Amino acid sequence: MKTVYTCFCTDVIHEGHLNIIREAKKYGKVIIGVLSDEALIKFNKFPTISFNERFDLMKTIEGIEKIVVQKDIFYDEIVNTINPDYIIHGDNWKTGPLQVIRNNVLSLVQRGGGRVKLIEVPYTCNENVLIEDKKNNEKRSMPEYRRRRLKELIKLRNIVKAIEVHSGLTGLLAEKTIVENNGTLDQFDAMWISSLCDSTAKGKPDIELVDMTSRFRTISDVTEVTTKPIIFDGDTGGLIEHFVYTVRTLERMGVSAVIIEDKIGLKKNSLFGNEVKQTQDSIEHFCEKISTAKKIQLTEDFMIIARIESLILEQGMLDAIKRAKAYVNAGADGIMIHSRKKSPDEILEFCRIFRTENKTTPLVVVPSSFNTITNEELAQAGVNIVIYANQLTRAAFPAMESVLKDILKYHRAKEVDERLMPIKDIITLIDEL
Ligand code: SPV
Ligand code: MG
Repeated sequence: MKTVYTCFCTDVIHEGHLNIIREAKKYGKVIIGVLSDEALIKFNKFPTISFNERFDLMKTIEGIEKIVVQKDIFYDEIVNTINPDYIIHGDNWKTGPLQVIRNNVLSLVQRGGGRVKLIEVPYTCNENVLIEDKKNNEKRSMPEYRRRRLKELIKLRNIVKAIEVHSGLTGLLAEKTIVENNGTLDQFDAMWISSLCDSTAKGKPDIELVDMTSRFRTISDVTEVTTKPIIFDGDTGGLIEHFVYTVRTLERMGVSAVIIEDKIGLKKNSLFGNEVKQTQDSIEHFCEKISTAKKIQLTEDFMIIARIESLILEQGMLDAIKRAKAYVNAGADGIMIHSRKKSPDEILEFCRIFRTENKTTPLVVVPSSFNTITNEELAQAGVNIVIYANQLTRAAFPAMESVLKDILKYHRAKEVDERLMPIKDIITLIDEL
């Protein structure tokens, strides 16, 4: 008897899946593949239940020959291992990011010279299935799922990539942008709510002027339309007595981490360095801020990450290392080391020294100035999270400015139209509930 292979990446079984199984049985014995967690998150299908629970879920389907683990979103390894006669899939993978996986299967079919055949069945698009699919996806946006995702990603990923967002629209872009890179799918893992860009979007300077209530409003706009984890730029954290409230609110909102910098008084943006007056906090006071907040934190998953400004304020490497050790001892869940140098050398030196003694505390960097270094090189140096802290804001601003100028120049909008997103695309960009 022939064998038919199908792979599911789902936390629920609905009519659509059962239909595929029904079709599959017509061709032979059915083997179901359950995608591993690592493979699932490659296309942002972060599971809401554990791998074992997903595996057990498949056991509830009747008449299945075997259930296996598929460790990669591409089918090469699994097809080599189980040698099926058929692969069956819903035709929903003909559009969108899943196309890359379909192409992989088509090339396997071609290379196999007819040994393995592909069966595509019309995806069950009835109302129940659509609602179930959407609910399954949107569950990931709930605070209890979203909050814990950053810690899980740090464990699963070589390096976690975060991108700046400052609105619902930029959040949507971060959520939905998936590219194919050398045959694999790639996307940002997390979002950074930058104080610089949140302030800039409101036309305000980055000096802790935009109050926390307004910053929380930005988080809320983003959480409403996304599922990826959020790292919040908490500036200095303010007074210890205030910071504890901020931590509670962030946890409640489903934010995964706050990063606070060791400055005190009127904070200015770090990229100014010593060109403006900025004061670094004492080690003792900043440690007290960290340990007090860690004590009031309610959830296991939330991370308080300490950001060291010693290199920005030219206090030297020894000071940076000394502070890193002290902040970890005070309970910090991670260390962000910042630099405004063009070269990544001082960041790499910090990582090397820090990692000789400390192998586990997550390290975070923001390569805005030292932008020649790649994610892979940073991962190699022991960095766990890379934050692209302001690129969306900086991309949008010149694009908008040039459109403004050209409409004024030509007294009409025709000349700029080619540069604009078609109206049809913009009205279909946002899904309705
Ligand atoms: C931000 O994005 O607001 C940051 C990073 O804090 S930096 O602008 O480099 O200080
Ligand atoms: Mg900031």
